[in-house]
Amino acid sequence: MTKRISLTQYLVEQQREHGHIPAQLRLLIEVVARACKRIAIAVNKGELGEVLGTAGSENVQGEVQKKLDIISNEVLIEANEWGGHLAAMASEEMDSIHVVPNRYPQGEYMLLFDPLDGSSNIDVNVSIGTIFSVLRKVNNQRGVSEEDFLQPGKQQAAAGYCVYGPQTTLVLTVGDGVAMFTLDRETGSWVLTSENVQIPADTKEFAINMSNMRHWAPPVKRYIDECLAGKEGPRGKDFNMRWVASMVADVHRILTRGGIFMYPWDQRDPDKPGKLRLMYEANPMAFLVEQAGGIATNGHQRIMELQPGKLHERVSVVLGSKNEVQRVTDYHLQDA
Ligand code: AHM
Ligand code: MG
Repeated sequence: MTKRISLTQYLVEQQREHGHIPAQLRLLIEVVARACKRIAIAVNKGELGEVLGTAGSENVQGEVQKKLDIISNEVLIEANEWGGHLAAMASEEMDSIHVVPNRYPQGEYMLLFDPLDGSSNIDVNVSIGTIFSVLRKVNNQRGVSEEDFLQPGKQQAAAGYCVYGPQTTLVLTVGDGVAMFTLDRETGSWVLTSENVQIPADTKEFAINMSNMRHWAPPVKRYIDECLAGKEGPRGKDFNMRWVASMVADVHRILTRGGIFMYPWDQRDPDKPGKLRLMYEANPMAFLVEQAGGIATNGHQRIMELQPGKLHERVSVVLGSKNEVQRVTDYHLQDA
C-alpha cells in the first residue's frame, strides 16, 4: 500500500525543508482546512440538518443568500478569528472586511473566501465548494483597511479550494506546485492523494455556459464555433463539453484531466466585466492553475496581474490548458 501523509505532515515539511511557509501561514491553512471539514459535515447532512433553501437575505451583490452560504461564512470566521494568524478577512458574502477583534492578537495575513461556491447547486445535491486566497498585510502600521486587500493576485501567499463532491478534496498551493488532500471520513484527517499536479497543455474539453452564446463577444464565439465544428473544422478534432456550474467542480476537473474554463464578459450587462469575482474566485483559481502549468487570463491580460480597484470586483475568466487559453487570448488581442 502507498504510504500516505497527512496535511499536517505536508505543511510541516513545506515549512522545514522548503522554507515556503512561516508558522503563521501553516496554522492558517490548518484552520481553513478544519473549517472546511465542518462545512463538509453541514453540506452532507442536507435536509436532515435543515440547512437547505434560502436564508431570506441578499449579499452585497444583490444575490439571494442560501442558508449554507451563511453557515459556511460563519464557520470560516469563527474558526479563523482567534488564532493570532490573521489581521482581517473578506468574503463574497460580506459587504465589508471583518477585522480581527481587539481581544485577539493580530496576525500578518489576510484571508479572502467564497465560503460556498456554486450556490445554485446546493439544493440539488451537486458538487459545491469553498475557495480561499491568502494575502500578506504589506503595510506595517497598526490596523487594517479595505485598501490593504487590494493587491494583485501574484502577491498571494497561498490559495486553494475544497470541493464537496462524491469525495471531499482540499486542493492547495503555497507557491510550490499544487497538492490534493482527500478527507478520510473515518479518521477525520486530510490525506495527501496527489502532488505536483500538472494540467496537460492541450485539451479537447471546454467548459462554458452555452446558453449565453448569443451574448458573447466575437472572439469567444469564434473559439467555441471552431470547437463545435469538430474534426471537419479548423481545429481538426472533436471537442467535448462539460459545465457543472460550480467553478470549484469545473476547475477540479481541469486540474485532474485538463480542459478550458470560461466565464467571459457578455453583452447582457456590458458595464460588468464578468460574473465571477476577482478576489474570491478568479485569483485563487488562477494561482492554482498557473502552479499546475496552465494559464489564466481575462481574455487580454494575466488575471494575477490585474490591480483590483475594489473588494468585490468582477472579472472575465479564461483558464486551464495552456495552449487553449493562449488561443482564446490571442483571438481577443487580434480583435482589439
Ligand atoms: P456563486 O458564487 O454565487 O455560486 O456564483 C459563482 C458560480 C460559479 O461557481 C459558476 O462557474 C458560475 O457561477 C455558474 O454560473 P451560471 O449559473 O451562470 O452558469
Ligand atoms: Mg462563487
